[in-house]
Amino acid sequence: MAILQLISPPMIAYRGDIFATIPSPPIGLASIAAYVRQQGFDVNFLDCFGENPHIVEVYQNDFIKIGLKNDAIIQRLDRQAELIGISVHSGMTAAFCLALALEIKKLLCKPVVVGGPHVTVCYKDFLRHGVDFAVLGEGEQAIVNLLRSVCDKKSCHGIQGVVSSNYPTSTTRQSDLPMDSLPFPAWDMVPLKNYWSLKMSHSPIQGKFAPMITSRGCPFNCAFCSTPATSGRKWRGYSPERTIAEIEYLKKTYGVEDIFIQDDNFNVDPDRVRRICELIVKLSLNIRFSLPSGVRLEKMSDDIIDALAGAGFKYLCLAPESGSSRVCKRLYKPLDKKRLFAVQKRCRQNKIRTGAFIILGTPFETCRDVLMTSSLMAKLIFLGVDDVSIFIFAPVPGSKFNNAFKRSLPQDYLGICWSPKWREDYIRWAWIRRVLYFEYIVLKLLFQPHSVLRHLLNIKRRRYETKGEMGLRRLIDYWVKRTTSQGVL
Ligand code: B12
Ligand code: SF4
Repeated sequence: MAILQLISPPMIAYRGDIFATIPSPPIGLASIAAYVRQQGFDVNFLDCFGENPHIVEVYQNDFIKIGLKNDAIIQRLDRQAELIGISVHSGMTAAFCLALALEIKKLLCKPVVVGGPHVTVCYKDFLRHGVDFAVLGEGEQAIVNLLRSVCDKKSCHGIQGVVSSNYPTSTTRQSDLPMDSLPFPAWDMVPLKNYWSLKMSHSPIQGKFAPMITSRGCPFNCAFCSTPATSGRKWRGYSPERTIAEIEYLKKTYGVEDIFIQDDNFNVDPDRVRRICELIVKLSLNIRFSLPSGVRLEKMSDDIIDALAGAGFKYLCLAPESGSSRVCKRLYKPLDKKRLFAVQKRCRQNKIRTGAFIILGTPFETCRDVLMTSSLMAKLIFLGVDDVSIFIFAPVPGSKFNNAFKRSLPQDYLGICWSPKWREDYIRWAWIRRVLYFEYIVLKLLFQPHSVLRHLLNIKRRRYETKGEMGLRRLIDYWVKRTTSQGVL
């Protein structure tokens, strides 16, 4: 039986960047593995970060690489595999994955395919350097068809979503598979226990956890984001029944206690959300749910918030991005502040913890805009928002702003993250970010004095209720390791 070797690369981040060292099981690749297996092929899955998240190496001077070393990766590849697939989530791992792909090709003489959000928009860079194939967008069907053609020694020409240097254009990026026909991610192939032992992930967790994706695609067009380009504009969701089946499976098979649904747009269809909540309540599964990726405000009516709370949603993220209407408008993400405050209040009444996303340093942002963001933050903290995540703008490939800072943009994409140290004005924005975080701490003490003790206790016990607590824990761990000279952090 033909074998597919899948590789999720190590984590790569700037040293000390708490925004980019978030461990999270590779759900995209686990989804592909499950589908390929369902179609009758064998899969060998190598999660280079998950296999050993304690190996830290310096990478390209300013960065760290966490996970298996290169020789261990090569050693653990299945020599019988017909095709090697590497997942490239963002520009942070692009250069590493390209080098790895070329090394594998040289040593194993096997065809290599790359895929993932970054590849979908930057595939030409991989093909130009000699990678055999790239898959654009959703990978399940495309990789199975590619695997078949490789095994039969046929041309990949015409396979939807697959490109090669001979056939550099493809027809589609969004799959036409019905969402409900997708199998559950192959978590049995991922070292989940190693992730659990880190007691940290993309969303607040307290026990055994797993991520879920219940929908794909985004019909919106925020200028700072590449999701519409990488995942497609058409939104497709699992039915409530399919969603619940996966939740039950995670509980029964892995004893999962925390599930974070990391969809870009979980609440686009309020009826679906209502039904999912109803079914969760019916099953009384006793699971803590959260929404770490930001919800659409205009769809967050009071009854939806009540339903989420009733079903066990304990945390969600609001994404105002900026306090300046001018900035929001130019980001193509108009902000209805009244709605934002109403949603925050209702979440607070329902004891749902909240985080707010802020983007600083957009190309046209002025001091006045920053002051407006500072005032928005103050109002949100007054209304009970639990934490804020402040990102510094970077033009991710595939977004409308990807031409911003063209002169200083890293050519190999290494460093395109929410702490873009390569930006000429980075130091200024990093200081403004520090000042805003200082404001956050002062206002928390002022408006929510009791919550501070709770946050500290949660950090100490490593049982988190907010992303901010996990971020602070990462910062503390970083400083402890640095001062005791452990590792290369
Ligand atoms: C959740 C998430 C995270 C999580 C968890 C990631 C994980 N382990 O799964 C965390 C928080 C860790 C994260 C981190 C970052 N992320 Co992120 N993330 C996302 C998000 C919101 C959803 C990803 C997801 O779960 N998708 C659902 C699954 C099913 O799809 P998928 O992973 O894309 O996989 C499918 C296809 O891509 C493809 N595929 C994937 N791998 C492979 C491999 C092969 C061989 C093939 C054939 C196909 C294939 O098939 C899969 C199934 O259909 C996306 C937005 C998006 N919708 O893509 C951003 C996104 C991918 N992230 C992005 C960025 C920038 C980052 C960070 C750099 C941000 C930062 N913090 O500074 C870091 C990188 C950290 C690092 N050190 O490397 C950008 C990438 C932009 C770009 N063009 O390069 C995106 C698109 C968001 C955006 N704003 O534009 N992220
Ligand atoms: S920020 Fe969210 S809503 Fe806006 S384009 Fe990206 S995924 Fe869509």
